[in-house]
Amino acid sequence: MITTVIADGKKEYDFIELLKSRAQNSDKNVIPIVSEIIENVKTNGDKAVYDYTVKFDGKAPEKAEISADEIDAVISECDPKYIETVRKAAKNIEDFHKRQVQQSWLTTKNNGVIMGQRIRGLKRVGIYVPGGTAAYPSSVLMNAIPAKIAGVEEIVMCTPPMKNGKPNPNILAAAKLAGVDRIFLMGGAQAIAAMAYGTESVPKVDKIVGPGNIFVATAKKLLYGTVDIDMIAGPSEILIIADKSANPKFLAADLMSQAEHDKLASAILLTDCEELANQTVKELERQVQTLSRNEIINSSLDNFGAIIVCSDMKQAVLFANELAPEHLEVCCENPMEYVGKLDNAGSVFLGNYSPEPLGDYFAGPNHVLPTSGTARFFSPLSVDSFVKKSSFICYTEEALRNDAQDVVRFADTEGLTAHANSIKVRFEDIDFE
Ligand code: HSO
Ligand code: ZN
Repeated sequence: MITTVIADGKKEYDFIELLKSRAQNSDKNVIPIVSEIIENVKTNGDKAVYDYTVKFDGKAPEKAEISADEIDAVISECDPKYIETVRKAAKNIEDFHKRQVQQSWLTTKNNGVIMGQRIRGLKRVGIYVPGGTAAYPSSVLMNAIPAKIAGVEEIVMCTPPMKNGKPNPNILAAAKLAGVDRIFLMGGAQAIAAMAYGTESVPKVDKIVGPGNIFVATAKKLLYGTVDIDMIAGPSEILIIADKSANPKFLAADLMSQAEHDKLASAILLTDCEELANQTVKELERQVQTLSRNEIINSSLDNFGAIIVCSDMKQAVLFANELAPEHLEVCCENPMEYVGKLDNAGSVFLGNYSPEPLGDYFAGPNHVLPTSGTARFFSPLSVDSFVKKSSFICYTEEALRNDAQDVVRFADTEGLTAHANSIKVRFEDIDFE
């Protein structure tokens, strides 16, 4: 079970080191295997992908692309209530992300110079959706909706077949509702390579997003530069800061909501109340027995779970900022008091009725978040992740004449006479110093 420690300025920092060591997304042995897959797909296209699908997934469809009719037929198997839920979640996610849209702009300065920035969606984006137990339709919404809002022209999705050789109906339903344009039944590093280079049937994309196993993560890393990628997600994390007003039943439930993702997931409670810490341990022990993934939860809590009793809430905030967790719940009497103090967190959940799973599925903010302490410098996936920007400059002859001397001086100082020359040839009447 989870360990409880009294913060002493050392033990809790040793714990940060332990957490850092659990990120498993680079393994030297995987690189040569993935490199070979990438090369093969680059050279042999669809044929290579087909062979890998047979090898890794059992059997492969003749045509990897799922037709619109097939998509509808597969979706018809879904529970209509589930479809309604996805629709409602999609609406909330859409509303939230619409607020992120930035406008292109042009501005005229006093001297008549015009400058601007054009913002537009990437042309084509690829979303990867893993198979197995981590096949989350919610992640399809979180990846596709901001891309759509950003103005991406075409969204392509790759997902491996299930054990029965068919696509996952719940994934397809989410994809259709989120506006995915084309779906291919393929997975692993071969699917990432197919989207990065393009094959006879899979179009080449500009950016690949979405989670995956170590082969997928390695393929994304190796292909970064050929295409853009999102961040490489590490195991899930939740950190809760709670004062004595918190409810131990809620705290235990929320800690385990992330622990159930993965044996490497991390769940931490920081509190200034030892009594609350003890009650939370009891609640964890009681509730875990009722949960289907109790084996994963126990293992994750054993290895990467902790309850840390702090001297006061100030110390808890300090430590939370140091840890920079993916998810941060504030279960305190006045949660809003903490808003301006929490500097490093992917997503912050305020108050006793904003549990983390609400954000995973429904509230609207993105659940693709920085992990492993990278919330110090990375942001959640957003509309911004799917746009590119170009700058514009338009000078008049008079404006350039006014700035000519300065530009030439700068170029000369850098020893770049051809740069200086491009200004000088325009103003032969000026005597440059
Ligand atoms: N909590 C995960 C996302 C997710 N949860 C999907 C449930 N489904 C990201 O850290
Ligand atoms: Zn989750």
